[in-house]
Amino acid sequence: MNTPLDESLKIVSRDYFNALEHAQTAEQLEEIRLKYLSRNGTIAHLMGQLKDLPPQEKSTFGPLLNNFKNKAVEAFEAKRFHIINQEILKKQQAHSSFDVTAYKAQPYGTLHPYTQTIEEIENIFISMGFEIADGPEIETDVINFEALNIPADHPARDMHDTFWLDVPGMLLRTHTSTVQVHSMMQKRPPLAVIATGRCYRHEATDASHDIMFMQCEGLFIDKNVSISQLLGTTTTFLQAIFKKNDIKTRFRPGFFPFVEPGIEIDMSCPFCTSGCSTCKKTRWIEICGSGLIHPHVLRSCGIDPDHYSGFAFGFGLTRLVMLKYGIYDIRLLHSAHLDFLRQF
Ligand code: FA5
Repeated sequence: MNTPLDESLKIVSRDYFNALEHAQTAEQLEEIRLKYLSRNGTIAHLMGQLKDLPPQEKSTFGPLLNNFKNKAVEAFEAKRFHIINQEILKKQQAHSSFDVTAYKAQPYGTLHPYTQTIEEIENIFISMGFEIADGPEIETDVINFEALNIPADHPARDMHDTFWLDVPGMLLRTHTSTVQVHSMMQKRPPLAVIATGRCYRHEATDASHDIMFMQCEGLFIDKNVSISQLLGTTTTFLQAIFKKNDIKTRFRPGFFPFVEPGIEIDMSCPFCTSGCSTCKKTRWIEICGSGLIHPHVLRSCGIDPDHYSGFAFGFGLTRLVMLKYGIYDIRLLHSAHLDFLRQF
């Protein structure tokens, strides 16, 4: 004989599975959970009535109710899993039909003028048969100075306002000529390498000087290397980087302890006709130190100066970038101003 509770259980069971079958969304599922499975839900309510039943009814109705509860929870979890999967699938489909043309183009970043120029410089020198070399920015006194014929008491050290590190004998390299030393120590002639990179000098900054700037070092060693090869290589490079043959340059004697003779190269100032703050009213901008490698330097790097000679140059890469792109103040290059950078 059916008791009123048996009847209630049948109705609850029918309604519950019916509702579960028709549920389509996580929200509808949550409503079902609250109505039937929660602490105040219908099943808990039926469970609560068990304690008032006579023992015989309790022993038949109890297992029936437990059985229904287990099936209800199991079916609920299966449905929940199904709905979650359906929703993920819908999102994926919505994503796959995402219309890229419906959106306005976003602004693209561009390569920094430094990066663009370095790529150009490397391509020019590679086309002339040079290899690309590299060296550390943290250097030893020996590599930055001693091996380049600049001993501890040499006045030329004053020209390199050095950032010394707390570690004795260690510094931030003041020029990329350090890569000359590494290359000569690691490789045997004939040698043709260039290296671009940052240098550091503890100087007052102005329109054409910064405490961190970039140089491009070049080194060529072979038998019977002459100064005309140095002039030819640097002129060809400048014509290629500025994409014109009639660049206005001047070569003048310069002193660097690691070359003999030493030559400095200037370019005519593109920012003025009668002198400005960038060229310090001289109408010329100094862009390069160079010369024939001093025999002491060759010897200290294990190369016999009786058999080999060579030239080296160190372009102020930052100055080349300024001249190439018409940047009148070096500080703009490191300013990270988007309005400035968007021009390139
Ligand atoms: C040197 O650094 C030598 N190592 C160059 C060299 C290499 C000579 C090989 C001989 C053989 P100098 O101090 O003049 O030389 O620097 C070379 C170039 O770096 C300069 O012509 C200039 O264009 C650039 N430069 C120097 N100091 C600064 C600075 N503070 N800010 C920006 N550019 C600088």
